[in-house]
This record gives sequence, structure tokens and C-alpha cells, in this order.
Amino acid sequence: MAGQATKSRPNKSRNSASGEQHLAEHLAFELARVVEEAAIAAARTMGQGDRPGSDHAAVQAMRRAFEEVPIAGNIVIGEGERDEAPMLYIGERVGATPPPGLEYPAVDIAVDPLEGTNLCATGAANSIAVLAASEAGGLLHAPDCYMEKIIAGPGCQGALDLDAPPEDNLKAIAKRLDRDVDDLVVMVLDRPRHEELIAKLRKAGARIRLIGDGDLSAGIAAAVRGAGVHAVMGIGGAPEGVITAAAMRCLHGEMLGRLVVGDKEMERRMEKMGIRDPHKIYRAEDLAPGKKIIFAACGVTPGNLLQGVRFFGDGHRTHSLVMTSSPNTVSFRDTVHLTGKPDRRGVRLF
Ligand code: VTB
Repeated sequence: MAGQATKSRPNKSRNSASGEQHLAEHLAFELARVVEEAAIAAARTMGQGDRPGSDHAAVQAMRRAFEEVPIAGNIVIGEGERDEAPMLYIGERVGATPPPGLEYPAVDIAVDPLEGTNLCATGAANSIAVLAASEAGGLLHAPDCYMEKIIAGPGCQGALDLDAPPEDNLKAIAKRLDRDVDDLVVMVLDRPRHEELIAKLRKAGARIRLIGDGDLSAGIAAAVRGAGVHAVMGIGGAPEGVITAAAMRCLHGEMLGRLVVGDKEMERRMEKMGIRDPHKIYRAEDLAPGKKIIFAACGVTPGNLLQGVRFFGDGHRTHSLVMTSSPNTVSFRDTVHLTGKPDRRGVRLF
């Protein structure tokens, strides 16, 4: 008997750990469905030149897909304040209705149903549907302002300085990656505000990829090996910054960010949102401090990391990146959604 008792203990703890693991992974795949639905709806509008139409399609599909997910979800980063966004507004509750007597877990959610609206509307590369989730309180409630950012891969942990000249950060990245500055590729949003940054990067000898939109997927590309991007620098959206940070928590990428305060009105808004020091330099762990982070993105138009949605007579195919911080998993999900019986040739394998 004694032998049995000692034996059953480790088993029990192993079971509950794997039970939790299963729960995180299960929820991650439920949330993958949410970004896939948004991506499919947005991709139908690709190249139509209708930005609001693309955005609306993604938002509606995402909102509907949440209704199937067994969570007590709370939108902390969404389409805007309640009075300016009819769906997926900040503070909106999302998730399935639990059966009587049952409660679903509380989950904070940051969404960007169509990151790179312009890219989708013009049929350009790299638009994605994306969200991040965590236990309550695990994602910074960032206002819709700008954020200074620098993002690089796991090898650059502790090597970057947001206040240093760009050439110094390039040297630090090059050193950590065991190469020269002119071997580096930096992604920068193509905006007039980045003229000086771009000139300095060029002078230092780095190669640059100017992007029209989408510094979120650029940040992910910089944190993985093989995407041909080593860093993202410059000023982009703060909400996108928080979602990027959630991805960095899963990929162990390095990220520094600082909110751009702008005017007194924004400072007051920040204060209301609980941001005490608006000039603070955040790391990924500050922007997305959750213990259980889930990140899910699905390609809308073809991109560096993800394929776009492809439609064919009997269905469509999506490509998603689904990650969890604990357990630490990174999955690529390539899904054929059959809406009818596959044609005579069957489902294509590759
Ligand atoms: C960036 C970009 C986004 O907003 O964050 C950008 O990555 C910042 O705003 O895709 P500006 O366009 O004003 O520079 C987006 O373009 C999405 O709105």
C-alpha cells in the first residue's frame, strides 16, 4: 500500500501539469480559429481598395468567432473606445455563454482583426489577423498612441538601448549576431517621421526594408531565424506594440518600447488608464507581463512568415502562427477548410 501511495503522488502532479498544458494548448487552437475567421473574411476583400470594408469584414468575423470560445473574455486592446467602435471595443466582453452554474476562465484579450488594412485593401504583402490573450491583467492597457520601438531576436537580450544612436544599436546587434553592420537588415515604417533614422541607418551601412504598414509582423520576423530581418526600429502604434510584446514573450525576442505622449490630453488619458510614468521604457515583460500568454496570427495576404488565405472551389486554406508562453510552444497551422466535398483530385497535400 505504502508503495502505491508514494507512486500515485508524482503521477497526480504530472497529470495536473499536463492538464494545464492541455488547457493552454486547447485554448490557443480555439483562438487560432478566431484569427482564421477574421483573415478569411478580410482576404475576400483583398485589393478592392475599400479599407473600411476590409476592416469591417475582419472585425465582424472575429467578433462572431469569439462566440464559440469558452472564455470570459475582456477586450483590453481593440477597435477603440466604446463610443467609437461598435464591435470589439475596449471593455467589451467576448466569449461563449457558459451553461448555468459554470464559469469560463477570465481572459484579457488584445485584438487587431486586420493589421495592415491598407496592405489588404491594395493586395500588398504582410497583412494579418492577430490577437494576444493572457490571464486577467497580463497585457498593458495601452492607449491608441504611438510607441518608439526597437525589436530584435533573442540573441540581443540586454544589448539594446532606446536612447542610444541607431548606429550604436546596429553595432550591438551585429556583435551579438556575429556579423558586420552591413550584413544586417532593418525594417522601418516608410513615414516622413523616420527620415533622420533612415539616414543614420544608411550612413552606418545597414540594409533597410521600408514597409508601408505592419510593424507587428515585421517585429515577429526580426525575432525568428531565417526571415531575413534582424531588427525593427522606429515609431509605430502602441496597441500593435503590446501585441508584438506578447509574441516576444513566446519567442524570447528583445523589445524596448516607450509611449509617445504627444499632448496634455493624451497624458491625461494615460493617467486614467493607470500609466503612472508615461516616459517609461518598457520591455516585452512589462508590456505583456502575463504568466500564460497566447498569441495567434493568421496571414491575410501572403507575407514573410505566413501565407495568405487561398480560395478554391471546395473551400479555402489558411496559414497561422499559434504560440503559448507556458508551456512554451510555437506552432504553424496550415488548415484546409472544406466547405464542400473536395473535387475529384482530393485535398492538396502541399
Ligand atoms: C504602424 C503599422 C500599422 O499603424 O503601427 C502604424 O505597423 C502606425 O501609424 O500597420 P501610422 O500609420 O500613423 O504611421 C498601422 O499602419 C496600422 O494602423
